[in-house]
Amino acid sequence: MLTGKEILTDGHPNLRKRAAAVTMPPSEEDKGTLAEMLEFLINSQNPEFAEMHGIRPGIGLAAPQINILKRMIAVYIEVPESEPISLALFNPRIISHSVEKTYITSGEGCLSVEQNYPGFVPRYAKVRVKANTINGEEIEIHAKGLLAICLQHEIDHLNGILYYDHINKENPFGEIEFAIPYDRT
Ligand code: LHY
Ligand code: NI
Repeated sequence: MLTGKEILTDGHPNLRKRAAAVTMPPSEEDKGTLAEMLEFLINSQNPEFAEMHGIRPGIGLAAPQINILKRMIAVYIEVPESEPISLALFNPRIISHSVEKTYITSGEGCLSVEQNYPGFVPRYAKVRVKANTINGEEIEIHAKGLLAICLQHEIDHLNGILYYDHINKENPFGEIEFAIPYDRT
């Protein structure tokens, strides 16, 4: 079981590397790792678990964050009045995106970045992502809102990119053109 202590923090060189594609069909080992990543997110959203292990609740996690340089991500987002969005994906890739952008008005954070970098992180408002499920089947996801933002954040990790790389250094809260702000509260 992952408890959070496995998560690399900014400065570790592996957070800046490109992760390797996972061969399909996935091995039992890779499936097990991916299942554990999703379980960790679910656990992290349990206040007792989070408190006990001194972690923040997370909605997304990428394998390089636990020092596995493979293209695997998990997402778990609770949706009011509906089923949670629960995804465990191999080899996710953005196949198309909107012109329109978005950004979380309160900025982003990262489970691997202890320092807070204030500023808007521009993201595409909508993305289509192809990936393989935990069983290896190919799927296509049409995402908008927080899911679209989260998928872009996690896919960035597979390419060694961290959220603050996208913040305009001269003007962190400068207007993002063609963007609809996303308010997480
Ligand atoms: N996850 C963080 C989390 O809170 C940050 C985050 C925030 C990701 C908003 C996407 C959108 O779940 C990670 O840092 N995962 O890499
Ligand atoms: Ni992150």
